Amino acid sequence: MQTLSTLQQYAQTGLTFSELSEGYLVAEIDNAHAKARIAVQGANVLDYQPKGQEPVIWLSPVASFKVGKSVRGGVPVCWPWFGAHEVDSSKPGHGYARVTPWTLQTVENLDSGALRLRWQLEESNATRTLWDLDTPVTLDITIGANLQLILTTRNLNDSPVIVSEALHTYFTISDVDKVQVHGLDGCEYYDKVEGMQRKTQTGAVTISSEVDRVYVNTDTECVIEDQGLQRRIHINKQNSQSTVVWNPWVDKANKMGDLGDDGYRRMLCVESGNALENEVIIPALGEHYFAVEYRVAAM
Ligand code: TA6
Repeated sequence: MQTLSTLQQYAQTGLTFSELSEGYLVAEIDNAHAKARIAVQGANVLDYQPKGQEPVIWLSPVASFKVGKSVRGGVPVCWPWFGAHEVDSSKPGHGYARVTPWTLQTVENLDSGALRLRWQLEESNATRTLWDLDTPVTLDITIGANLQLILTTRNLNDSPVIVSEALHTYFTISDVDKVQVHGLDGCEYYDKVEGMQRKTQTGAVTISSEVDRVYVNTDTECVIEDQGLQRRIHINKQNSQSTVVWNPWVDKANKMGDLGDDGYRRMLCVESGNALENEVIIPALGEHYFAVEYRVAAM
């Protein structure tokens, strides 16, 4: 794992490094377009706020930053499986990428004034007990007027590998009563709140109780329309066939205990990836990537 001093080699105007809590290192970006923080653990974009805008990425006001533990908020990387492990429930939910350190490999200043950081997941004996396949994974994060993430998995094995994945993005909203998610009308989904029943979405997604849906076979742009903040968050994706919409609502939020008072009202997860029947088969010596871009526009 890189230390604060080894990370300093990448420091530059608008890019510094600090320790949020014991052993929990973050990169802090402040450029012409936006401010952001990226945790070394999970290469998790904890915050992203374009200049002159409200925060786009939500982080629980009571989030704890502990090595080896997932954090409530940001953009957790669910990899190399989404949700519970198919056969071994003792393995961590949503895979191990989000609770493992990533190595900062490159920092690139783009002509647009944006900053692109490439991270690679660190393999270790601990990760190999969970996943003993040779599948290096990188995450390219571009902090600009928009937020762009590209998750790339290479299969160095001589046989195909199956991966399910998602960027489990927590978005800041004004209030759960004031938002709708457009772009999923007519799409089929598995309703995790109702025993994984397969259903079809009619119209926009609204939230008035716990929502936990995996929409499948959809590559469409989604838009979070927020009447309270008078803004739309455009969620564009490439090579992603699944979109997950999740809000725990009050009872589950209280049980989870790490969203803060009424925190569930201020967050909405719209996650892009490839899950369930959209899991990805990466051929031997092949490569797979999927990308998302988040753009804010006034209403
Ligand atoms: O993506 C939605 C979901 O799978 C929900 O079922 C809920 O478990 C959520 O992820 C959060 O999971 P976590 O392991 O971060 O508490």
